[in-house]
Formats: sequence, C-alpha cells, structure tokens
Amino acid sequence: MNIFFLTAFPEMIRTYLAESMFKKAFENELVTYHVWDLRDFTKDKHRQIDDTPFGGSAGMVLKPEPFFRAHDKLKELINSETFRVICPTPQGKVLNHRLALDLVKDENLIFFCGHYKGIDERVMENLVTDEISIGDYVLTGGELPALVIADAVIRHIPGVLHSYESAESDSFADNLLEGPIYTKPREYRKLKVPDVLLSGNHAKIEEWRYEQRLIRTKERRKELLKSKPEKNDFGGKNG
Ligand code: 6GU
Repeated sequence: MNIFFLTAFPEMIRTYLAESMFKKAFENELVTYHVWDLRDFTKDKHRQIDDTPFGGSAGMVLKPEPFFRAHDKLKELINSETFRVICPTPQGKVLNHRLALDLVKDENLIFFCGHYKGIDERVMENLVTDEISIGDYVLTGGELPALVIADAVIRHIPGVLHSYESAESDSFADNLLEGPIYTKPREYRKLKVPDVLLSGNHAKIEEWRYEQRLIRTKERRKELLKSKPEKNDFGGKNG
C-alpha cells in the first residue's frame, strides 16, 4: 500500500510516521509514505495556500489550485484516473471498523488534509471521493485525523501486526470490547491478578475472558450488542 499525505504541515505527519507501527510497516516494505507539502504546489512567490472566503466570514480557506496540481501529479504517479481521495473533515461519515476494512483493500491511500476553515468546495466536489470524520467534535486540522485513519487501516495489512490474529480478535471485529489484561508481578501493592489467569486451565481462561468482554460491553457500550458484527474480508486467521 502507498499512502500519500498532502498537507500544509508535513512535519506533523513525518514525526508520527517515524515511530512504532508506522515505522515498522515501512521497514518491512508493507507500505510506502509520501508526504507532500501543499506549498510545493503553489506557483506564486509567497507560496500562498489560503485566502479569505468569498461572501465574507471569519477565517481562511485553502485555495483550490495546489490541490488540483497535486491531484494531476497523483494521476501520473498512480497511472490511473480513478483513485480514492480521502479528506478528513467533521462533515464526513464517521470512521469505524468496517470503513477501515474497506479502505485497506485499496493499493493507494490518499489524504488531502485541510486546515483553518476548510478547503475550497471545488476540491471537495471534484477531487475528493471520501469525506471521513473521526468523531463528533472539531479539531483544528486534518493531519491528526489522517494519521488516525491511516493507523486504523494499515494494522489490517497482513504482516503489520505481529500476528494478524491480534487485529482479528480486536474489539469491533466481533462487536465486543476487549476485556482486562494483566502482566507481572502477580501481586503489586496488595493488588492481585485474578486467580483464573494463573490457573493454567486454558479452557477456563478463555471462558473467563469471553465473559469479561460481555460484561464490559454490556456496561459500557450496550448498543454494540445489538448491532451486526463488522466482519473483515480476509476470511481466516492469516488471510
Ligand atoms: Cl476528520 N477533521 C477535523 N478537522 N475535525 C474533526 C475530524 C476531522 N473528525 C472529527 N473532528
């Protein structure tokens, strides 16, 4: 998978890609990253990417030209006229497990990151194919949401996680929240790990874990128990 970020703040993106799972996925040649600075697609001396809104109102709007030029370059690179372009925006459909699994099917993931008041609507109408929100609150820019979406997607590429099983047994793969987990020491400040986990009885442990997931889901996210599980498309443990 190739992931492109078009942004006015490339360092926000680069910093994050250089760590942890994003870094490992790149090192293992499972993804490539292309962080493009919106200003590199301007043609004026001041490299201006935003301007005041027509009709008046507070704030600045990202100009259309840099996005269209970047899109032209993507067409050449990808060698296709049809590719999905994601714009993170609170106006979009809300990201969930199913959408992440839908996005992982694509060979290219392209993010147009907005900032300030937003992006000129001609970009949204003609270039953007998917407007995606990460929840009902407002952030100041699309960089963090783009990284959130990319993270939710690439962990479903076989090989990115240590064992694909760990993505399959996630909360939301089967509409149950994760249960509690513990590590050493067995006792800390008089706080004990549940006996069953130390019992060595694997059937009993699995039963307990499932029970805990049910209890937690009922307590915290009752509505999940009613909705359909969002099954993935890999059809098995390792694809
Ligand atoms: Cl995708 N963008 C911004 N700016 N704010 C958000 C969001 C996205 N999702 C929730 N809030």
